[in-house]
Amino acid sequence: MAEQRNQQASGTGRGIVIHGAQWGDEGKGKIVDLLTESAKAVVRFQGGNNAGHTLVVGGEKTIVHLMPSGILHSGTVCLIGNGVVLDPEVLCREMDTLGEKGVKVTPERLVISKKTQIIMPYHRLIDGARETLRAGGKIGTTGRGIGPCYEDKMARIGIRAGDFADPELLLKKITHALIEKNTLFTKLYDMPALDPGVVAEGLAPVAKRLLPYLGDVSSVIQKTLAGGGDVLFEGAQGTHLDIDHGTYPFVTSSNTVAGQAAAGSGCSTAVLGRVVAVVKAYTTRVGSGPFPTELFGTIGDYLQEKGGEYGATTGRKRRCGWLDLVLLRESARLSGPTEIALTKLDVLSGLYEVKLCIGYRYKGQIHEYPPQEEGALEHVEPIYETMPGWEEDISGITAYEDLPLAAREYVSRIEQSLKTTCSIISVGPDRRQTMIRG
Ligand code: 2SA
Ligand code: GDP
Ligand code: MG
Repeated sequence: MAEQRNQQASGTGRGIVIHGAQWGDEGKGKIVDLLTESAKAVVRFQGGNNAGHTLVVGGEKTIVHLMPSGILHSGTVCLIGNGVVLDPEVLCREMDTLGEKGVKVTPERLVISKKTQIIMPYHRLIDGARETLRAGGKIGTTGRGIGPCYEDKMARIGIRAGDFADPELLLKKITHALIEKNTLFTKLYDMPALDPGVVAEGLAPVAKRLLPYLGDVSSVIQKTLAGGGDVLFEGAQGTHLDIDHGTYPFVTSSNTVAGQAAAGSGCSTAVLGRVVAVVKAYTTRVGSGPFPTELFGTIGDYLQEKGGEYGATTGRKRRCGWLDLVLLRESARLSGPTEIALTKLDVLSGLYEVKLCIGYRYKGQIHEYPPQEEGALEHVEPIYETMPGWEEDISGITAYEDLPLAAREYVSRIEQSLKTTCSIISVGPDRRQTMIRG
């Protein structure tokens, strides 16, 4: 049925959403890179350079922050949708770094929506200032200006990529956006007043450079699908960082659920026939906020070290814990995955036993889904199921049947609980360390 709806809406191409089911860093970059093999376009639809998506090909590592993770495949067009917040300096630096590696980014390879919001220097300043003075404790943002840029978008005083084409309009809009900041914000926070002319001048070189890349992302998606090409929709962060459905207020400032793929790129929801939830075999979180299955002792340290759990953007240590099926059930309810890509199963090797959180005890009751009131996750008690671990190094295994029995049972338990198949199993960072199950 979904397939039929998909075909009707899009000709023969398929829309495939790849999104994070936890708190980000599930390995979305690797899965997008892998699936790009058979796609014609990859589009980012939310978030900005708070994201760090790691691609490893033949042992060589590339981390992208704004550039869609399909960039290493030369036949694919990369799209930055209207739902993204874009720091133009960061994107230009990323283009340079890719260029040094021999990946040439041309306007044929990259299209930026004219509706994409631009992260301005004042957004970064406000992000830092807010964190310092926040009464309820720091959120632990990446400091990239993400929240303040989305605030300006909603306040309808944002700068958009399309404004790059008109320097006069750009200056007018910057002047307007700065009125409030130069009066109120300089008083509230220890922030300098900014001269609109100076800000506009600072932006001019990167604006000029990005001008040829501006286009109509919505139309590129439509044409690609109509021509029979598949389009990947690359999520950033993860479900429980969603501005509405996440662990508010310890969340990012965009919607991270699969449904955002349509609004954040400019296509019909009918094209989103396949939804791949990327699930890490354990749980991690970077930044503040509740984390029911967090491990503080040696096992947490083991996962952190073995999994190389450091922020791909800020280098911060990621907090680690057991897999939380309650959070994953919620994620499935919100995004409706047609399949799961299970990553980092190799990191669990060497543990005598593994635990999965199958429910929460909260206010005297057992919950299969997270209680919905704000802050409830601070007070839930996880209920665990314990399964035997496995000793073997599985990072070189290429056939599912060759995995140790205990590892296969762990995978089956996840599938049974979420009623969804793990169609992709990743056992190492490299593109080739992956099993695709038919
Ligand atoms: P922000 O900067 O306003 O989006 O921060 C708000 C919260 O969202 C979290 N967040 C992330 N969590 C995991 N991974 C992210 N990307 C980087 C990575 C993070 C890094 O790939 O490792 O390098 O630190 C990401 N981006 C935002 C953030 O920690 C706050 O809790
Ligand atoms: P993303 O934000 O979801 O794209 O994930 P990140 O790139 O921030 O973090 C995932 C990290 O795990 C990166 O360092 C990847 O190279 C690495 N990785 C991805 N899949 C696997 C896997 O199956 N096993 C191991 N050991 N590492 C993996
Ligand atoms: Mg990441």
